[in-house]
Amino acid sequence: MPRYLVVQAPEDGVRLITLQRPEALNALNTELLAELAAELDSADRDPAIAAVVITGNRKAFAAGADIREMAERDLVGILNDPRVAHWQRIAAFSKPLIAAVNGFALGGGCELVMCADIVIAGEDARFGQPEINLGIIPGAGGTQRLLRAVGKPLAMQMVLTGEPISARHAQQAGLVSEVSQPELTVERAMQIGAAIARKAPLAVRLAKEALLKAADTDLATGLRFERHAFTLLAGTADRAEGIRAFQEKRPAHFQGQ
Ligand code: DAK
Repeated sequence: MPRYLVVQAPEDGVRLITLQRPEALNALNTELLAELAAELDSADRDPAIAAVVITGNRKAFAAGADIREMAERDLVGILNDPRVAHWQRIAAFSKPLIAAVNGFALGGGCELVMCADIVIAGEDARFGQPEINLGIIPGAGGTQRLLRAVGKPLAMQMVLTGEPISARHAQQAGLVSEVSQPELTVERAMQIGAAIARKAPLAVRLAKEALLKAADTDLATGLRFERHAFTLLAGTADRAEGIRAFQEKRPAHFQGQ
């Protein structure tokens, strides 16, 4: 049983993970990250799970790495930091990860948002990389993913000043896909997860992989990957079913084959 997460499966095919460390605004200590990585690994292996929604509470999605824990680490402790492997496992999750964000998403919290594929933010959400105020820089992708998401000027402004941006600003900048009323973020994220769960699983997996390629490769390589992935899907029963269902004017029933 995880100590810092609540894991539920309220919708067919969608697992809901709630960060549960409210006394520290869901600060991401090593144990919480290990639990999250293990939950995502388990969701990845479970064929009944199509997508995962991750959320926090109304005050905080997550206020960053646990600063108390960080204070205890010296240089060697940071060189041997077990969190690096947890972050890699979280970023490697192969199914759609949807973040439902209210309140603070700061530092590692904002970096966790950037590991998600779809981001629904409540109007009151705040996104920021305040590490500069601690005399450090982001350590879980905040310089790399943020620049790719929002472009150089805003990434520089956020990382160099540490000042957070609003949900609306984050949406305009490309960090957030949709803004909703705070009380509806989880519901909306679950709806999106459920919609994805009705699609062909192999197409969903390859679509995510192809889209992520766009962020870390040149156009020619990305287009080649897309072409190969597109071609691979021609061999699936779900493609045949999708096309047949369209022609027969009925909903498709995908089997993941
Ligand atoms: N860590 C630990 N405790 C935290 C925390 C954090 N990040 N954020 C808040 N808390 C705790 C507070 O200490 C307080 O606890 P008590 O004093 O009540 O025991 C409680 O949560 C409530 O917080 P506040 O009283 O401060 O609440 P306010 O509403 O007044 O302020 C705030 C909310 C979010 C503005 C403020 O709490 C704040 O500034 N928090 C720190 C935000 C921050 O600086 N985040 C960045 C942390 S550095 C890496 C991976 C990741 C990272 C680095 C390396 N590797 C894999 C190598 C990431 C680094 C970071 O994220």
